[in-house]
Amino acid sequence: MTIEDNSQLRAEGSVRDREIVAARVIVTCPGRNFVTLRIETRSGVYGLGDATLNGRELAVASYLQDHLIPNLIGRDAGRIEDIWQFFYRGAYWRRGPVTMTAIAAVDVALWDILAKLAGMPLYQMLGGRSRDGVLVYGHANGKDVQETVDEVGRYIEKGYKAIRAQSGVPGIKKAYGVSNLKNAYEPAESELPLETVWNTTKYLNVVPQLFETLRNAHGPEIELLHDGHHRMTPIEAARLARDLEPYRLFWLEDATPADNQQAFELIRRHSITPLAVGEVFNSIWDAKHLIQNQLIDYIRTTIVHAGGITHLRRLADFAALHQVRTGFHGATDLSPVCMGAALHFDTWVPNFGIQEYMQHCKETDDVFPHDYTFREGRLYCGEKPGHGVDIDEKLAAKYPYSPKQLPIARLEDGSMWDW
Ligand code: EZ4
Ligand code: CO
Repeated sequence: MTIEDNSQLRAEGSVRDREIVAARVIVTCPGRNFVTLRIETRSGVYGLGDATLNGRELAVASYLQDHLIPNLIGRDAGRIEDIWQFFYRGAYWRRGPVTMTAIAAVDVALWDILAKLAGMPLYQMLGGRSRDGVLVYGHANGKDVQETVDEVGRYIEKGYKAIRAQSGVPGIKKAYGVSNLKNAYEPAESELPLETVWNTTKYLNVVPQLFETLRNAHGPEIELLHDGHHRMTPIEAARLARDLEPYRLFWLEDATPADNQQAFELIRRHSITPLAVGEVFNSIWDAKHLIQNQLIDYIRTTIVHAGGITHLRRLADFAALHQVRTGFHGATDLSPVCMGAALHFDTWVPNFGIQEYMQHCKETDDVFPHDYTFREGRLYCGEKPGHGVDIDEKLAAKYPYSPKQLPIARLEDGSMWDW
């Protein structure tokens, strides 16, 4: 046999090995709900993708089960780009969080398979390491300013170099980001949405005080972040961003809703506080004006909610052209599978900024064994082939789905507001 014949045979063998023979959706609730896609190839190598959309889990599960999985069987798992285009361009009905989360699950599972077949950690497949570890920020919160300041101190003791601070607001029963139990904040608590009441004036009186006290207590070096969670109008956001300038935030997140991307022009005109937005975005088109006009400094859109690695890579490259850096969403409602994939992405992406990190509870960690580790304010992805996160399906089956939705917010007169 000639060398050419031999490589031809090997190529045919690899295609046969990569054929997708099965795919299924696993829904589990180890502390909170997660949806996971598992794609299996003829070789027995399988890949996992996170498909969790908080409060809308079963819509994505159905999109996968009823519409995407039947199209996957028999395809070559190595044709990641073509499968992505097939589901995006080929669907006719484009974009939206449900569609893009389902596509992301497929995409991440395929990258996981490719890296496992290559015997390499996923970051290597993307272009290799750009940094040793990934700077993360933790979540500190308290019922008032002093409690929040103390909690930030505890995060500093744990080694964090960047910390998000959210404090309770006098006159508001349930301010965003403040947990009842002081531990990691978990918003989706009830079967139907919890109704909360919001007042921006009260909020705007507290936040500058919080950050003045934080700087006085913890000095100039620690990186401080804050999430406005879409509550302010553009001019209110501009005022807060300006009021916070003396305390040098790492970023002010979701200062105003970005449905209208032009809204950020007003904030930019008035302030030099760095801005982050995009955890609810699901494609590059949601961020195009913001990035092109340098209206933001960090893009929050992450792998699970915006079409996976294939699409995020495009978004990050586009952002890099405009000096915008990544700052991926990483709340506990994104599964360890998303975190694993995100950390490989963060380890590679040249215009990395920071990664959000809320620790999952023990039940979640047990269902999703993973090889990433926290050390001195940074997360390190592992060296296992793929993204390094697995699922214990027997254990997962012990935690049945538990319907939960995110809260809603109303003003004091009863009008609906942004939560
Ligand atoms: O409210 O992930 O920055 N983090 C956040 C989160 C979001 C939840 C919604 O599911 O804004 O707490
Ligand atoms: Co946020």
